[in-house]
Amino acid sequence: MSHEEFPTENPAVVTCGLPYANGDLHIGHLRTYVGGDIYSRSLRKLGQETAFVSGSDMHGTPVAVNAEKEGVTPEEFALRHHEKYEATFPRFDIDFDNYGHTHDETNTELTQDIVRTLEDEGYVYEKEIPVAYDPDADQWLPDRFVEGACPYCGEHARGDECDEGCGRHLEPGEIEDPTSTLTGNPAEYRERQHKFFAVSDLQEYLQEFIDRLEGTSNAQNQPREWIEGELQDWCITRDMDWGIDYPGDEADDLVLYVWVDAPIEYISSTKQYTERVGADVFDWEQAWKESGDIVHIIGRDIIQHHTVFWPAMLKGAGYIEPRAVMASGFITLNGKGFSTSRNRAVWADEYLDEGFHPDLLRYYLATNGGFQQDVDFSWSKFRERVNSELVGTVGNFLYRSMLFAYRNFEGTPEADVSEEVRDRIQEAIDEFGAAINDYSIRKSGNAAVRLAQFGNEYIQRNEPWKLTDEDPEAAAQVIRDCVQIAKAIAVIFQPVAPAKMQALWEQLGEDGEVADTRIEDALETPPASFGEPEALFEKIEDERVEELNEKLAERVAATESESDESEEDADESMADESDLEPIADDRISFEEFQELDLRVGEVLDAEGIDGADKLAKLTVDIGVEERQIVAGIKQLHDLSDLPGKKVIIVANLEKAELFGTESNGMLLAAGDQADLLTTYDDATPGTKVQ
Ligand code: B3M
Ligand code: ZN
Repeated sequence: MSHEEFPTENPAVVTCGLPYANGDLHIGHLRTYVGGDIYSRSLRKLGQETAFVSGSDMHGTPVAVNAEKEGVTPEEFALRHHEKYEATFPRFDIDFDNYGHTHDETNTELTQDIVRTLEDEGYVYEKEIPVAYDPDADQWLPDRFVEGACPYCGEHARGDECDEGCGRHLEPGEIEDPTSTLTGNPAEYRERQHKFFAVSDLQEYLQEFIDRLEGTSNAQNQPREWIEGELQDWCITRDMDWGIDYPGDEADDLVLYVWVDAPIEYISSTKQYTERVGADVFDWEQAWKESGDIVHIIGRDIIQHHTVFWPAMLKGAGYIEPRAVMASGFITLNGKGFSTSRNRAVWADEYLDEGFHPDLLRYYLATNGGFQQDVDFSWSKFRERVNSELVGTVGNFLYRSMLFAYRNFEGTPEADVSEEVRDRIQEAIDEFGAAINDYSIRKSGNAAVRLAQFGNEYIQRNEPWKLTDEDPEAAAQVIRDCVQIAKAIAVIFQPVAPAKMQALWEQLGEDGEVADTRIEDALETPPASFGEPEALFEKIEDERVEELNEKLAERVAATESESDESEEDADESMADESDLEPIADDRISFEEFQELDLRVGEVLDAEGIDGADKLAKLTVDIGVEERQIVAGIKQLHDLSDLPGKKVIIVANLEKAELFGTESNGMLLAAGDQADLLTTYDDATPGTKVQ
């Protein structure tokens, strides 16, 4: 695409979708915020000038409806939640440069100013439209105050969005068979003057814009249908008290629709940042009006707002367009939707209060699937990934190599880094840069984990413990290389695990903050001496998982018995009634599938790996050769039954080392019980699976 690679000379702004200030944060909410935090830290690591901003979304009917239920003013209600969010994000090291809210003065002024500009530029007109009205309550029914059927797909829809069906934004007057959520009575449509933004005037512009837009592919593909079809103008006013007043006195009983002032907070929040640090540090006007690289990180349910309405508003008001939109998939909990009303959630504070380190969750959320894929959280999957990847791969490498260095050399041995290791670290640096330019947080995190994997393999292959007596110089070389790898991991993994990598940085005897390093520093020489290292990551025990699952189940049961079950909340619209994980959103091409070399194999031998609870070592005949494969099936199968069985393996997977044993390929198996895939008939070993 037409954009220059990161790092560019421009100021970048990374934004996260604004949370509605109307409930508690659960770990599913954190996905986009963790994503945004990692992405902005990573841009800085590449040397990009970056501001990371967001704020609370104070207006709109979701807030008004809940405030009314509680019997407090929307302002009081929203501010309370805003303060809560503001305190929660830093606990996960989600470090916004500015976290504002949409009801403050900066945003009120800027919003009114932008609307006035749109009016001056001829993009705003007035039109009489049908608006839902509750005659019993004697009240207009904007957005969530009305429910009915979606005119596009017929599904049950709420106010301004068809959140259970086609996902469209709905304009006032569009909902069919409207019912008032205030009284439950049928609502009637009454004619009323409202203000419209002529999005359709910008259709041609939007069609070009979408071709330039970077980010995740869903953000580019999903809006095409709208942008290429008949583009509807957008009603930008509502009959409500709570919100930002329409500027001027002409429409003084109307407030602006929440989706007008909410994205403007991205600009207001950047402006507040500039006001705090000075334009010489970060210039919001340059970023938003001249040459910024704007990256929006959002949930995939609000793609339309960010790729149609918002760029149209920016264009109409003379601001620059977003460079990229990264739209994440949803998070499920044990395969089902999070549900605030049923207490079926792992709350953000609860996670920390259980004593888990924020970096573990950051890692899980960032690397568990592609950003646009739906991701499932369960305590057992969480434990699995923490234990095998953070403890087994990263932690294990760091601890064993640094302990060896400390005991034998009291720090970093004197030697130059070998060419092999220098090249491998450079590869990780390049992988990291490519991942960020590809908007893949997962790949950026994996660059560090793969480097640790290499480190384990390198230390295993060179066996420095055997060399200390026979060839001390060779031992020093290996350890020198390992300490460099450890330093590189600290630098490359810091955006994902900022606190843990700072601890590693200190263990390495480094001064200052690893957050201030640039990616190239991964190859700088580490300090000559350091103290005894401590293990950075701790295993999560099975019993802990059981205990947490029980707690969750008990809480859900307790809430269900005390509350009205029919009361659902927004989160549940994505609930899947089965226990199955949702199908990945993204399709792959046949060519991509063919990159996998799947083969029929025959198990020749299977034995447990000593000291590893779950791992078994298999010898598998795959026709052309015999392979040693490590699989987590020790407790799930009677290993003595396996010889002679046909299995399917991924033959071209990178080699890995598990528990000091090389695994050269992967066995395919279904589900938690590792039900092994086999052949229906008698395919011979080595036959390709296609
Ligand atoms: N407050 C929350 C949502 O619909 C909404 C986002 C605004 S982003 C400018 O996910
Ligand atoms: Zn619909």
